[in-house]
Amino acid sequence: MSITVNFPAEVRDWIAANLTRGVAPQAIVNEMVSRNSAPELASAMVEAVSASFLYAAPLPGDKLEVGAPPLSYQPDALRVPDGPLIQLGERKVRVLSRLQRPAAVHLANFLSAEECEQLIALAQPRLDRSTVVDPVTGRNVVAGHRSSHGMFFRLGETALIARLEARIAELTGTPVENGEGLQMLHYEEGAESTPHVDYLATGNEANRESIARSGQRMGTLLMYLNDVESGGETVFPQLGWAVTPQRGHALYFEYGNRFGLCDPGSLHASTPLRAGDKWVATKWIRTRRFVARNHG
Ligand code: PD2
Ligand code: ZN
Repeated sequence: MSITVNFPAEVRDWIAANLTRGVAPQAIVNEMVSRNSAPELASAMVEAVSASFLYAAPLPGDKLEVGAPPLSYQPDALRVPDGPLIQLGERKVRVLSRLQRPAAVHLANFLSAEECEQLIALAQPRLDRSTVVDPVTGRNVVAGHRSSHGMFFRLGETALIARLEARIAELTGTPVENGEGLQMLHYEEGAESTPHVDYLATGNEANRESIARSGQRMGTLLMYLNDVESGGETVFPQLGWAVTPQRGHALYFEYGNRFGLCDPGSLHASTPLRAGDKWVATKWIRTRRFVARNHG
């Protein structure tokens, strides 16, 4: 049985601010209890705000159902066509494996060897230290957790980019405009990307503005552009799954569902590169048309 209680916005925001600063949920509950909150109520309030952070869902409103079942994530089925071979324009792509959660498909022959080489040649002179969206501030920062170099192409920047974006749209059943600009990443020996989720944390203003402009990120396509000698696997620690990069292969995974929740089980990383180098192209897909900051 559940009961509905008032959840004042200032209490909710105080809890959210403490969680964002990294205060442990139990410490917040203890503080509330020391200020005369009932323990069950304090726990329910902290859990509700924690759950909205975990699933990148909107913060709870001014009513809270105490005793309601906790939020959980149910994946939608991928819009990727069924079967072992997928025709995408001129290209026939082979399915290597599919996964239900996170909803994912691993593909061979997504790119030709020439396309991989052309992408690398276009990106090479424009590489810079990779940045990530800081989950606390929402700003683009050079992060220790991703020691690679990278660059972004504009949507449809060249005929090759436009052709690949059309292929990605057909694979994923999403409009080209929902894609962020293609990102190129180059890892050298020792470089890695530590565990993270690709969806935007809702705890800061910059991310909330980005989500208001373009919707949340709901899927990632990783395209592997070279054969990696050793290390550099894309791993999903909660699944114990490791994908070995191979030239022309791609990995598509989704982490946003129709209820507007995101899947914390999509946590992933790139393990340290032990030998050689690694080239990846990443396409992040939004739920709506992507509108970059400071652009109409
Ligand atoms: O390069 C990868 O394998 C990798 C791993 C995790 C790329 C990304 N995340 C990314 O671009 O988001
Ligand atoms: Zn990632």
